[in-house]
Formats: sequence, structure tokens, C-alpha cells
Amino acid sequence: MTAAFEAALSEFARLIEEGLAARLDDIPRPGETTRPARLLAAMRHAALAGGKRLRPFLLAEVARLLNPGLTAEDLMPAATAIECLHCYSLVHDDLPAMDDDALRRGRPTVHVAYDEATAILAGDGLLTLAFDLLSDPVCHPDPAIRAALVLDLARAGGLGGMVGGQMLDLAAEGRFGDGAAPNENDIRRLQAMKTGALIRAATVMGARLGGASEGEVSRFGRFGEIIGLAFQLADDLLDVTATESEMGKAVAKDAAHGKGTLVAFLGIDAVRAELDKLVAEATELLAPWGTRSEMLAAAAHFVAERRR
Ligand code: GRG
Repeated sequence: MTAAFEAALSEFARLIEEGLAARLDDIPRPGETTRPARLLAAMRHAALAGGKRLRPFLLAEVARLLNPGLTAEDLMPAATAIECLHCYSLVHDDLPAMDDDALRRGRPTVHVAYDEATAILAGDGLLTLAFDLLSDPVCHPDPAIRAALVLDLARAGGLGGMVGGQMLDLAAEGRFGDGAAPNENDIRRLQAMKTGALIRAATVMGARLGGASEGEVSRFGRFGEIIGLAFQLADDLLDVTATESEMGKAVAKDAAHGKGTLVAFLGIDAVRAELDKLVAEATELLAPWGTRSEMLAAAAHFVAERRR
């Protein structure tokens, strides 16, 4: 299954790349005036040529599990929207004022390849494009579903989600000189917001696109939470065990920044044991779909066992 999963993920990544490239051309859309060349190039640098495209893959797999009649093309607007939001977060996270990273996906970060002002605007442009894609009628014929998708992504990406989690993360590094060092629960909460919320949004949005009942939306919400937590635990493990060339970005940064991680609190073995439990719980949630859910179960394994 691992090989089939890796093949499906790379094939889907290719489609996402095509979908993003098509939206990031230099042709102004109705309501736009012109697309400035330097900004467009920076947005293309941020969004194209790299990335696992895991969030859009999860979105599409959940949608197709619930409605096998959906094609990749049907799901492309929502799938590219969530990837745009993710790419924006990476551009802003790499900025000198945030993590100050020079390498991302094996290439110079956007502010290094261009400049800081262009990188801020490229992130803003990708964030805005995400909501453009979701609100366009091409995304889904039912305006109520489109509005629900917009709300899912806004709540996951904003103040009480990813952006809020990033703020808590900066505070936990002692940036603002206030408050006590974070405890294990503080770290769990900030990680669920910073990283988990967007992964949860991917599975919830996929469920909505697949025509889920409310019960199924919350089941896939839980599935996404588990994958999100596993993703972050694996990320913390990789920070202490992987090399820069495997990751295409700097590693061993958490300890260097004095960052409390669950690996630092619990140790490598306890984190590995928690990952095993999370994969088991994720697999159990897929039981009603039997062998048809093998690809999503493989995704849970991939996230927990990943080396990149
Ligand atoms: C700056 C608003 C703002 C938010 C930043 C997501 C995030 C919040 C920061 C990224 C920092 C980071 C390395 C978090 C750990 C988990 C993570 C999101 C890793 C990168 O995601 P992958 O592995 O990357 O899915 P690819 O390149 O495969 O898309």
C-alpha cells in the first residue's frame, strides 16, 4: 500500500501543480486590473515546484470516499484553495520577523529570492486567492456549500486557528518577554491551532464536498485532528532526527530557538508510541468504509512515519 499511496500522492501533486499554475497566469480575471509581474513571479515561486500537497490530497480522498463519482477536476478549486493558504503560511513563517529561514522545499525562500516586501505581498496574494477559489461558483454549484467551505477555511486559518497558533508559538519562544514557559498542554494547544487546524479543515471540507451528513462531517473532523496531531509529532521528531537535505529546509531549529516541543517534554519513545495510537484511532474511524478507505489509512501511516 505504501507504494500505491506514494504514487497516488505524487500524481495528485502533479494535478495540483497544474491547477495552481493555471490560476497563477498573467491574465487578469473579471474585476482585476493587472497582475504585477514581480508579485506574480513571487507567488509562483511560493506555490509551484515543490511540496507534498498533503492537505489537498486529504481533501480529495475524503470527498471521493463519500462520493466516488467526483473527479479530481471537480475538486480542484477547493483543493488548490487549501494549498494556497498553506503556501502563504510558509512564506510568512519564513520571513525574518518570524522564523527567518533561507531554505524551503529545497529552494531559497521567497524573501531571499525576491525581497521582504514582495514576500509579504506574495503571501497576502495567496491567502486572498484561496477565498477567491472557494467563492467562485466553479468550486461547487450550491452557494450554501461554498459559504460553508469559506467559513471552514477562515476559522481554521485565522485568529483562533493557524494565525492564532503562530502567535502562541512566538509567545512560547519568549519573544514578548511575558508569561511563563509553556507546559505540555500549552504546546498541544498551540500545535493543534498552528498546524492541526488546517489539516482538520482539509478533511472537513472534503467531507462537505462529498455530500457528508453532519455526523460524517464531525467524524472526518476528528480524523483530521488526529492526522494533524500526528503530523506535528512527526515534524517534531524529524526536527531532531532528519537531515536538511531530506527535509529541504533547516532542521534542529526547535532546540536552537528554545522551543518546547512534545519530543522535548515526553521523549522520542513516548512520541513514537503516541503516533502508533493515533494511526490506530484514525484507521478505526474509517472502518465503515472497509477496504475503500485504504488510501486514507495509508495517508495516516505516511503522516506518522514520514521522512520528509
Ligand atoms: C505565518 C500565518 C503564519 C502561519 C504559520 C504553518 C505555519 C504557521 C508555519 C509553518 C512552520 C512549520 C514548519 C510548521 C510545522 C508543520 C508544517 C506546517 C510543516 C510544513 O508543511 P508540509 O510538510 O510542507 O506539508 P510541504 O512543503 O510538503 O507543503
